[in-house]
Amino acid sequence: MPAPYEALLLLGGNIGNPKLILSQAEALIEERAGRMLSRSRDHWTEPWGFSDERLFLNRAVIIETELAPEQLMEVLLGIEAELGRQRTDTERYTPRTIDIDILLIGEQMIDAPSLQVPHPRLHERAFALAPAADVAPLWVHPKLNRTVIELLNDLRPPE
Ligand code: PH2
Ligand code: MG
Ligand code: MG
Repeated sequence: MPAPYEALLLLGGNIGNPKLILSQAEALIEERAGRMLSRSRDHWTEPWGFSDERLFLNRAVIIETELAPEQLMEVLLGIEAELGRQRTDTERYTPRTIDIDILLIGEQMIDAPSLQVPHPRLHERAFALAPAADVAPLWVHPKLNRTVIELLNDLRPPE
């Protein structure tokens, strides 16, 4: 059996009842991926990269899992689909019921077509770094050699 490892995930959604949907997502993650070790506060954030009147609820969680990273991603995509996530291939960012992203896996770097870790835009996004800093301020981004809290404090204010 592969050794268990910790993964830092970001949950987000801005359609329907985000608190309910994120709690359903967390329950399914525990059932199918692994134990939840910690969970951030709730962060209500402005949509980033597109405009919509509904705020996102973003939350970071740390899980312990034994699934291989690509398998973990598949399980997370399955949970998104089950909770009503609809994907469109026309526009890049759209409102969504639930998005579950892998931000960091230990200090691993993965560059596969189906999965990039660290998440390639983690260091640009307050909506990901602020929840991540609640649960993992000192986790080191292996490509940038900066901790999560340093990356958050490095962000430039929005224009
Ligand atoms: N996710 C995106 C794009 N924009 N904005 C916020 N505030 N929160 C998100 O989770 C989010 C976003 C792409 O996945
Ligand atoms: Mg995302
Ligand atoms: Mg995603």
